[in-house]
Amino acid sequence: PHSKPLVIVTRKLPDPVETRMMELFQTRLNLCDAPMSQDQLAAAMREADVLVPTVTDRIDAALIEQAGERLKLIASFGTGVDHIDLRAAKARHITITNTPGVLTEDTADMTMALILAVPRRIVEGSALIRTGTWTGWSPTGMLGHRIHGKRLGIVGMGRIGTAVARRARGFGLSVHYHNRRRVHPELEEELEATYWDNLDQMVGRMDILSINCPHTPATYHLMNRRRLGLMQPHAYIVNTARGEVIDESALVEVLREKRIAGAGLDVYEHEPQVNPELLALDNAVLLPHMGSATIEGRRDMGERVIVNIRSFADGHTPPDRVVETMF
Ligand code: 8YV
Repeated sequence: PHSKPLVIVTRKLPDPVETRMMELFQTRLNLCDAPMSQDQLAAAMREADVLVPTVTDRIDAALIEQAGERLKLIASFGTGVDHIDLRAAKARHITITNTPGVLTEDTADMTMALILAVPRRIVEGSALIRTGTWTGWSPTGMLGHRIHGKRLGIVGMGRIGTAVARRARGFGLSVHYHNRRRVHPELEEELEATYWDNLDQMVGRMDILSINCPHTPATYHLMNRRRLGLMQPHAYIVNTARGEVIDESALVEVLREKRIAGAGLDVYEHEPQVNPELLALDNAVLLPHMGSATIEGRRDMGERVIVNIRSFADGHTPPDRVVETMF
């Protein structure tokens, strides 16, 4: 058997994942749970056969140019690959893999949680109790908006968008979607989903919008100031995808001026920074990028990473290979 590849992992991963990696590969772990600096990343990329980064590592063209001859695979721990310059990697013949599929249900659950939490003011209600300011039930207290019977517009009908749609149906929401292409007619039928070719028109007609597309050059600021302005004043927006898909400062404006009813965000344009103006708004529910944060999900993500590395090391095309043209 050939020698084990040197795998460098950029962040602390769950113990069982690290243990398995140590068994299978010559693995160098990062025991400190903080992102590596660009210099540390560059050093890792000079040495490794395989790099295992996460969403917090910015693998840009400059970094890829400095990669060592040995680096042949970047097996990212996560689904989104917008933190990696795919074109630069391709030019250097570096294969990229991600971990799709295993975080679909968890992310869809978190999306649904926000879809419920924002209109029903769950976080505000909890704060009322915790601050000891609840004076008791009132007929007009803590009124939110009904979920049942409303229109949900899903931007990006991939795995996660579809899983959100399935859940939403159980809550009596009607499903609308915008996607680069129409989904299979059978799926459309199952979800009784309405396809909107024109995003502007969909945005203007929805009660709740859910962002479930990847961040790519084509989706950067897809929800820009003009489009946010098309939303109805009673409408909500939730984002569990990537902060960059929404123009965050424009979002702050429409929320502050009550030109939309509220927002539920799990992701931000400049993580870990959160626009301080968002913190002042009580019509925004703000979560710290935890859509896929389950013990089971992280374990499954680790397994995907391992499957991809093993397959690549055995000379195969890894199952979760990412090609730039996907986007
Ligand atoms: C992960 C995510 O936590 O997979 C993604 O795209 O945004 C998150 O679910 C993160 O990417 C891990 O790298």
